[in-house]
Amino acid sequence: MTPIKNCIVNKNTTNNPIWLMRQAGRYLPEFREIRKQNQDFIKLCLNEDLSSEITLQPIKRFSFDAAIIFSDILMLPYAINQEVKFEKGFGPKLGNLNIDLIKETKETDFTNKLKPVYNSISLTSRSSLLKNKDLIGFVGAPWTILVYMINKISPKKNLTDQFFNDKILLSELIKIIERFLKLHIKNQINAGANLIQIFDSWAGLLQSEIEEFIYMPTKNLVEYTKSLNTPVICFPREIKNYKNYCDIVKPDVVNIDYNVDPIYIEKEISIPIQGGMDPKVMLTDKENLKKEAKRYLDIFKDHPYIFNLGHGVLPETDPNMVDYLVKMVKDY
Ligand code: 1CP
Repeated sequence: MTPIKNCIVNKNTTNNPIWLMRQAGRYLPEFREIRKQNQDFIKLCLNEDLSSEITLQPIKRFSFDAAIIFSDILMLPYAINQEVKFEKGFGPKLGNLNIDLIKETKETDFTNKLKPVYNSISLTSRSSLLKNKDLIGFVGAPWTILVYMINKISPKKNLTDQFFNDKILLSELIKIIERFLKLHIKNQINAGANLIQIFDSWAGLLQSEIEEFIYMPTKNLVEYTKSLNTPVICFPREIKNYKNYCDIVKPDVVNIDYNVDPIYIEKEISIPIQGGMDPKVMLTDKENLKKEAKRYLDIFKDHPYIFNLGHGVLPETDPNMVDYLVKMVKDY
């Protein structure tokens, strides 16, 4: 059994597996080299050889316990016929939302459009570098996908104040998103992903109607993934109440963000925990990194715990700091 499965399934606490969100890409010079030659980000995600190579880059360097497939959560709107572009220095830009066009999307067309992602997963899963390691497939949570599809740019830049105007459209759209996310999860598992992570990066934006837009649709995805005998990790970033979330959504593992108190989480939540440390700690020095990482490891020493961060690795992170962190966690 892999170290991560041992932690999730057997609730093992003796060793702490480690991988990092956004470990593939951005901060690695070997990724930037490939990216320079491939300006179209969607095309790069659909290049199965390069996507597989990028997925394995951090495994070669740091020997993490899991690889996460190089793709993006916005491949979903792309595959259900909303235009998606990534602009240099700006981020994602989505095209107009045409609900009639989206409704017409056929499941076979969806799967065909994303075939290179699934081929990349198959190819990667056969790599000898992944011996005794997991290959993580992922999706954005329905709410986070809805946010990008309606807002069309990152909410970090600006969030349209007309977001909740058309409740009928939102309710209809989130059901379509959920249906295709299930298909995307199934296809990734069939291709060889043996863990699924659901990124709800914008869970913290929602104040009311959490039931309809976060709990219910995510719970449906979690149940569906479990029915395919695959463990599922949820990351409801900045959600106000992690305990309620876990009680209702019932993931196998929950990734916490860096704003929550790990001592409180350790006491209140019994399922395996992942992550928590502020990615900005990676920008300081080794002594401070060791101190902060040790704080999380100490708090979770009797709790099944997968080391990770409270959000993705920042692009300006020095790979030497990542190397130091992995060794430190393994030697703990
Ligand atoms: O070079 C570049 O300009 C591309 C940068 C990049 C990369 C490397 C983007 C654009 N996406 C990715 C890959 C990616 N995205 C992975 C690959 C595997 C890994 O290393 O983890 C994963 C898991 C994601 C997930 C993702 N994409 C999330 C959820 C996690 C998170 O960080 O909150 C989100 C919100 C996105 C959307 C996205 N993709 C890229 C950008 C710039 C954004 C927008 C982020 C924002 O709104 O600020």
